[in-house]
Amino acid sequence: MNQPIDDTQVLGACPHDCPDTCSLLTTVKDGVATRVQGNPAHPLTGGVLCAKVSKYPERTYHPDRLLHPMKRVGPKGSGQFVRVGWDEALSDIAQRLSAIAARAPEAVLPYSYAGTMGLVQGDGMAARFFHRLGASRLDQTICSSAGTAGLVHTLGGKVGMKVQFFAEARLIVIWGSNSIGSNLHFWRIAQEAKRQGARLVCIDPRRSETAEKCHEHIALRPGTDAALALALMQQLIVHDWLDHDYIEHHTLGWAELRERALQWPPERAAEVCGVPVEQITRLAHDYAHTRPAAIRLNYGVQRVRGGANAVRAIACLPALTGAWRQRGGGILLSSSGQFPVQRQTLQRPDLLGERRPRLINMSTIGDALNQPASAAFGPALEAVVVYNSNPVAVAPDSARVVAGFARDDLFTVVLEHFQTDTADYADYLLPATTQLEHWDIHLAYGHTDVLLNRPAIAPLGEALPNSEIFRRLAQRMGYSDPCFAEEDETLCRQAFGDRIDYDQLLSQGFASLPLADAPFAEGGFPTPSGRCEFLSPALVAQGLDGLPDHLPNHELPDPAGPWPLAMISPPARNFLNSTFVNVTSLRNIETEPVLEIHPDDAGPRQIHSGDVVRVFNARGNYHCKAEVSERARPGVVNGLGIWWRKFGLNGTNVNELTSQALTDLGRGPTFYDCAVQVSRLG
Ligand SMILES: Nc1nc2c(c(=O)[nH]1)N[C@H]1C(S)=C(S)[C@@H](COP(=O)(O)OP(=O)(O)OC[C@H]3O[C@@H](n4cnc5c(=O)[nH]c(N)nc54)[C@H](O)[C@@H]3O)O[C@H]1N2
Ligand SMILES: Nc1nc2c(c(=O)[nH]1)N[C@H]1C(S)=C(S)[C@@H](COP(=O)(O)OP(=O)(O)OC[C@H]3O[C@@H](n4cnc5c(=O)[nH]c(N)nc54)[C@H](O)[C@@H]3O)O[C@H]1N2
Ligand code: SF4
Ligand SMILES: [Mo]
Repeated sequence: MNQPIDDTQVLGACPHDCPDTCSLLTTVKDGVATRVQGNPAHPLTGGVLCAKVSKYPERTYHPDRLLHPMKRVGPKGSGQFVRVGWDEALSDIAQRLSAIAARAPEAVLPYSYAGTMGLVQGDGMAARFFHRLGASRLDQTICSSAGTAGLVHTLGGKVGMKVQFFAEARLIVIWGSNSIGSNLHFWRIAQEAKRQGARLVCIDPRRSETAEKCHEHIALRPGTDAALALALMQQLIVHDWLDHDYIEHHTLGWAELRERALQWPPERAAEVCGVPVEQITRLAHDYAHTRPAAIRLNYGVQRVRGGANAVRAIACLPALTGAWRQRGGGILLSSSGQFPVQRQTLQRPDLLGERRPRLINMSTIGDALNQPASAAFGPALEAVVVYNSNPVAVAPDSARVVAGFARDDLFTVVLEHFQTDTADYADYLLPATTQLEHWDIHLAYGHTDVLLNRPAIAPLGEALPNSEIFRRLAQRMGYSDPCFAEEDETLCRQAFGDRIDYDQLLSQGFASLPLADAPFAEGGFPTPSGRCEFLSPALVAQGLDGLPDHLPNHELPDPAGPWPLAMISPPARNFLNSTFVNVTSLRNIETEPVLEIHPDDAGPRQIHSGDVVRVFNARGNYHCKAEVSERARPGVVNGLGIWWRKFGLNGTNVNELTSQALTDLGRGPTFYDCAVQVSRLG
């Protein structure tokens, strides 16, 4: 049960963009954090952290931590700064932003993502500030918006199985997820199921750490998941492995879906996916005959043109077989829609008044920064305030992003822990606190507990929480609404209002949402119809195909053309997006930027493991080390991790090659829909 916390241990929450949102226990001696470990009292954390966050003290006390406000002195991108005081920095920034806001508030853009997933240091006080200013709003699409659109139009929201009940499943399909690398605490649950006799199937173009530990690996071509799902449906239909009662009472559009799926015999899907027919028929058989059957879907499937449709197709499966009837059955992509976050209170969109600023898509920031003023676009961007994100490294089509941030007439403020690739382009670089130094409150997307983060140590140097930086800026800009004076702990309390027991959060660090064990055992989906929508009336109303379909990638590799290989760029296990790349002990494990290439593709190119290769397409060049390996499937190369460009072999990273093309729904990026060529470099 609730174990006592001695006075040198502080309860916190892992802030990173990871489904696990672990409960942290930080040991503090003489004001110094000496150890960060998993809280054993939090069942889903189970006292275990990943290798990355176990290194939190190393990251926090890193000699390169930004400890003072800095002002640029060299050319943009050169990374040359001088130390300035907070007063000088904030006054100048407030003056610059006020001048722009007086003319064209939409010329100011906040750029943020999930460097911290905390509701306070994320878009809490910052959102209030930009709402008051009337800045352009950021369309936060870079990670999950295609999958979100797919879920919303099928299940009604980011809802699904409770993660702990995967332990009861007898078949677990791990679909587009390298769980060992990026969802470790789910993998622990899957191992528990495996010990009870569950069969594990992994669907992933890459033979990942997870794929090699499952009973079966289906190594399909990137962007072909909808074809596979439709063929599974076809098998369920022709063999009548269906739960007719569930379909009749809890789904919408069955006749239409049936017709669509019948167009996908396994032979057709096998051709599209590049996998044996038997793998498809066997999975269909097992999925229909094993109870409970659970699917752990992850965002890896939706970074391609047809990403939302793929999620739609896969999310239909549990309703066809009635897998939802058991708590160990169903599907989970994200649980975040189940949290009753009081966003209006936290973010205060009412501060916009009558104004409705335009949305700027963060996934096409390269284009947006380079866009001149026009009637359609509105004013050109004149100022960008970046926090919790590293767009120069993580956004697609880096050359365009760099060109945008290099604009001399763009005023850029970056709030950071370190001098990242993006920080190099800042006019002002402001030191932010880490999770060990501030208050915050967290939801999760891989479980359904709320976590509270208490500061364990005092801020290092002159670092301030994001919230405080925006509070002080608001004051300097003359924003007098009382919400700008609220303390972080007040925001923590506001985040869920009376929907969560705050005292319990204070005493044990986490509190579980009161949710049903088997949420859709008897239907009741949060869709407009209350049913699982095979056919989405909302999509039909927009003039779109209401049924899920397979949409081929934007960039299909052409073996006879200039770009014969497909490239995917999934996370490196020891980095979190571009975070931790500068932590030496973790970078030493990843060693260098790597491209995995199958022997069949390496052979004709005379590429051997350890060779430096040039990966290229019309957008750019990326140099890295080749690893000739069957982790890559023939025709697909894997460029791992989001390295900082400045740690790269030629000053670029994998996003030099990715495009700004968007997904079918949700306006998401298509990182894994990218055709390239590879050649040996000396
Ligand atoms: N260690 C670590 N953990 C992380 C992250 C990290 O960078 N490092 N990133 C975090 C973030 S931001 C997120 S959004 C989450 C989830 O992030 P995800 O992007 O879902 O990451 P993964 O779980 O690695 O799953 C991606 C897997 O999908 C595979 N894949 C690529 N294309 C396709 C495809 O077309 N179809 C299928 N079926 N599979 C495909 C890749 O090979 C990879 O193994 O993970 C989080 N956790
Ligand atoms: N090629 C390719 N590109 C990808 C992906 C991929 O799989 N392949 N994945 C995509 C995905 S899923 C995502 S989510 C995005 C992630 O993109 P980002 O959200 O930009 O993630 P990070 O690269 O981790 O950068 C987060 C930054 O926030 C900073 N930070 C952390 N906490 C705080 C804080 O409290 N205050 C301030 N001011 N800063 C803080 C960290 O130091 C770090 O530099 O990348 C995307 N890019
Ligand atoms: S990154 Fe994920 S696995 Fe690692 S400590 Fe944070 S929440 Fe847990
Ligand atoms: Mo993400």
